[in-house]
Amino acid sequence: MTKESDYDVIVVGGGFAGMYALYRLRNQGHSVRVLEAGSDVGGTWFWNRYPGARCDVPSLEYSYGFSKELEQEWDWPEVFSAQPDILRYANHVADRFDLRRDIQFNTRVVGVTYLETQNLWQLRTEDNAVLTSRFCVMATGCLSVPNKPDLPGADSFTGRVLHTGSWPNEPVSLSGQRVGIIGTGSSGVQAIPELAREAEHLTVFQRTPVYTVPANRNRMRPAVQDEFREHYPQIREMQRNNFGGVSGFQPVKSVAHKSTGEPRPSLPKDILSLTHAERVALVEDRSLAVLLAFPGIYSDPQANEAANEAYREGVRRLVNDPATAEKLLPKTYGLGCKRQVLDRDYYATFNRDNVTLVDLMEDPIVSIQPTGVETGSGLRQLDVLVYATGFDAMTGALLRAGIKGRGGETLNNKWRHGPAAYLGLQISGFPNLFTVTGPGSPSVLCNMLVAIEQHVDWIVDCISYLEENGIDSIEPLPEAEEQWVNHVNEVARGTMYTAPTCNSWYLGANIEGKPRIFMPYVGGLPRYRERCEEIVMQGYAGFELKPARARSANQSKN
Ligand code: N01
Repeated sequence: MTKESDYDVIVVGGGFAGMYALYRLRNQGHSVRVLEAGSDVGGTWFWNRYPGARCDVPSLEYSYGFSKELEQEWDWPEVFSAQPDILRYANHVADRFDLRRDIQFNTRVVGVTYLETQNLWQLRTEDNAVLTSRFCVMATGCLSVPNKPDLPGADSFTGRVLHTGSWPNEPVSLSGQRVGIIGTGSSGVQAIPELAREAEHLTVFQRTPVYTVPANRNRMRPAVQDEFREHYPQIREMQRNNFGGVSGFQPVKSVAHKSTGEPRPSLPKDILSLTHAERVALVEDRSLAVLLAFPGIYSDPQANEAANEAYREGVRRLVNDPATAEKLLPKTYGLGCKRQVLDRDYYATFNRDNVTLVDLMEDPIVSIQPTGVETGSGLRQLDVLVYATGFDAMTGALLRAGIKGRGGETLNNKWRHGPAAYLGLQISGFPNLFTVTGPGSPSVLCNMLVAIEQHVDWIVDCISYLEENGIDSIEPLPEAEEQWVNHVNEVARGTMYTAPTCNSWYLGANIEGKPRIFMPYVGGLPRYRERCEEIVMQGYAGFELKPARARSANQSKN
């Protein structure tokens, strides 16, 4: 590459996507700089250190597949790992592949501008440093901009304020404290049992009740891990061919050793073939999670409501106080509309004497006061207020980065009616800028590590192709981008995700004023991956590739 820029490639973000991009780009001989706002690697797992944080994908699957040695040497202590173990893994990867030397930490990017005449990207950091590169890879994560609602008087609170999505690095002691938590999504549901165990009193401010099912709490069995290691090439292939990027690999040898007693009868295929009483009995016998095993509940509204009813009955049986139980029942939307939440002891927590549930639908927040939260029924005195209020998902980090493309058009203007991107990889009007797991890609509907590796591989191979073929720039054709956006909307239509009763961050519905568009690609990873590969085989169909000559000629005309 020419040395007209500081770097060949600048990657924004040092989470799992940025780390892998750095590894691959460096191996291809490119000069790379990663700019990361945090003080270390790990992205999501660096910031979300709240008590109870853990992954909802099994760790043997939620791990990099690019290095056989890494797969063989890393031990996962639990089937679904907790945040500290995943962060430890990220740190191990950074050390093992010597990544930190090319990562600039504590560096927040506030401007990303395309310098048209030079065909370069110029990145400006919060402390006004300026760096240039030929290519820019935005590896900024899908859930990296915490959403903090603008509640009246919020700044007047004199106690400690925390957000689950930017939890402090140092230990937080809540012992003897009166803690309030706003939000009952995945983060809130994971944090609530832990906070209740530590705090003197916990007040949960719930706006929308959640569907949550018990998480797998098993320790990792070494024999299972060994069997995974033995079959990793096959497992990675299975992941790539699985809708959600999870292989579902069933260990054979190690499971055979388990004494299981009588096998359970298998479930009928259709939940509607059971009576309500049978469904409830099933839930009592096997937990709320059994309802997710009926595939029809995600497409047939009647089956969905049957599952929702059984779910509610199951919750009534888990929570001692009937009035509290009633408040905890989701009634305005169905299972499958939002990302499924997994918990450890969520409902049992509401049986504790030191936990109070405030239903904001009947007792809304009036204001935040210096000493607590005032709802319609009065002031709740607090020492600590935790926001578990989610993220400006998928587009938040990109829109915050101050991206300006050709002709000075801002991404914020281009996306004012909602995100439009080709394959979630590139945006028309923004040549040589790539997004990892951007809107319009399977991203958050997929095992993120698998989605990330697929995207990064595509991007790095693309950059190599451009170089080898003397091509200066690549960007999607507007019509290809539009067709892809239409396709993304088309496949989402009619699913539970886009039901009129459904309001989720997938749709941007959690952020006031955000256009309501279903952002991830719901067609599944294999279909998506095949399309990405086909496009490459067709010489990057739908992209405009400009040879170096074309740009020089255009410039001399201008
Ligand atoms: O955020 P959320 P999250 N007043 O948006 C409430 C991933 N994740 O951080 O539903 C009162 O789901 C809001 O109420 P409502 C996972 O993909 C994964 O919990 O808008 N309440 C809701 O209850 C997940 O889906 C893991 O009415 C307000 C909550 O805050 C995603 O991150 C763990 C409010 C926000 O829920 C986001 O989860 C954690 C207001 N003004 C996260 N504003 C695992 O891997 C918002 N709320 C397991």
